[in-house]
Amino acid sequence: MSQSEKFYITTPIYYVNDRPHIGHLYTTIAADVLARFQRLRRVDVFFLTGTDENSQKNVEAAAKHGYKNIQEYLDVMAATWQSTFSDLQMSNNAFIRTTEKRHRVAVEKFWALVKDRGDIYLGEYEGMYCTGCEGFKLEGDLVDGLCPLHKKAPDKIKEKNYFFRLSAYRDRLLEHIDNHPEFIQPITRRNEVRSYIEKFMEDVSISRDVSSLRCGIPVPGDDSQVIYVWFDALINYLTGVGFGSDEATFVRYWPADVHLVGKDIIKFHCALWPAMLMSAGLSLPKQIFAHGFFTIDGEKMSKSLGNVIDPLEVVKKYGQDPLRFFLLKEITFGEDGDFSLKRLQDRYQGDLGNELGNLVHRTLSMTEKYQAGQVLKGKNTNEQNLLKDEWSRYEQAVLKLDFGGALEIIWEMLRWSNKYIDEKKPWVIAKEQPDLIPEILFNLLERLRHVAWLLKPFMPETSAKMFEQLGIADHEAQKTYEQAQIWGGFPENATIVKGEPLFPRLEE
Ligand code: ME8
Repeated sequence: MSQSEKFYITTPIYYVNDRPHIGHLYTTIAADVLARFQRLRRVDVFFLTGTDENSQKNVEAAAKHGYKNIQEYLDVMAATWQSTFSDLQMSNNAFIRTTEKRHRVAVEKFWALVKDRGDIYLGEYEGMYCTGCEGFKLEGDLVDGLCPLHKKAPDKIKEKNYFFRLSAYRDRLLEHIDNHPEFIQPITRRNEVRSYIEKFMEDVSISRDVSSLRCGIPVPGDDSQVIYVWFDALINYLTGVGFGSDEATFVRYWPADVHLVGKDIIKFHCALWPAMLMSAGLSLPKQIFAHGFFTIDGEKMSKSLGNVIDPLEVVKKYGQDPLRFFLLKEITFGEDGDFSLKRLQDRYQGDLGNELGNLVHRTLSMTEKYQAGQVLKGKNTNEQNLLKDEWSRYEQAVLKLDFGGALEIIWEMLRWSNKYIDEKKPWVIAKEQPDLIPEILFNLLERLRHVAWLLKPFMPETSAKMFEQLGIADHEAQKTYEQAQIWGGFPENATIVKGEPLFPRLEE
């Protein structure tokens, strides 16, 4: 890997009609893990997240909170999102807001490209619109006349709008999906999108009458219309890397390597967006990965049920690494799952406290007790390149976005070490054959060094604490990703610095 290789990863841009909840963090944390993993490999990463601001939902929220000036509300909320992400140490390179000037410039440029292609026409729209989804609805999308997601009857609208010739891209979209199996992942989502494109996809209205909307980017050359929020929002992925403002950056990073999204917005990302790009003559993202949705204790997360989880509250109690670990280990990435504070507490005490924290504590205590904190290699220390297989399986798992699988490999290593201590009984050996102790401790310490490396993208704070306690923070910081993988790299004569427990016991 080298700096010449690039990796551009995005999250959805979020509506600011509320504060971030744990579901939004889920996507952003997953993107953060991938970004950190690629940086570890010295790949040149661009990680983009941000806020979707030209939405009717935001206008309604501003009114509800008593704001007369919508932009003021958007500024306050965008700042809240930005500070939440930075408090949780998300490593995004940029944060895009769709009310920024540079975005408007990009959208206008994009509109012109699509228009020049002959894919925009004026038509009459008569139908239904759900503000909750910010999407148009067909009769077949409704259950008892209501949007199944928002439990509300959509608004009936009849307007003159601009349309995008989406249906003209049906064959090209299907061909692209069929020729690029990695384009839409996981496969269940690919099948779902494929069938939508084949059977249901129609041209789509991409503007609204200015009299019915109080937000949005005006249609170039027609002030009586504003651009439909999804048409504008998707373009953020281009604006974020300089489309229309910084050509060199754009050429460097586009196309995106992964758009990470929730399964709720796949039609927009896997059908509309690629068709828009085809029309504008731009390359398509390499992959759209849609993860599942999770419930809270088996219920849909909703304000009315009062079960919306604020990530900052969780982090206040457990710390950010346990939250990252829990979300990615408990819920198989790509599938639906359930979030429960009880399970989080169990995993905090079990996987983190007992399996990882205690292992570090036991190993460091023994190093203190038997070797006065010094690390020694021991004469029989195994010089083979152990753990090669673990590194390669880990890497394959992360590249497939199988985060749970990658964490499982690390936990297999921890279990191996815990068992090794129980079986070797160093406290007996220390009395009977003390010259074997350095080798046993080296095996444990060296494994912990590898674990700290593998944890870096997933649990950056814990990894840093482990390097400190192992006494090798500066030493390891000099290493490349490839050097880190070589067995036996723990420097002899390092001095461990036993610190606070990594995961102190907490009240239930
Ligand atoms: O859809 N489980 O924004 P949004 C898992 N602005 N993920 C969840 C979740 C849950 N229970 N709840 C939310 C929008 N998410 C548009 C996107 S992109 C050009 C425009 C995550 O604020 C998941 O990633 O409604 C989902 O796709 C996203 O939040 C929706 O965020």
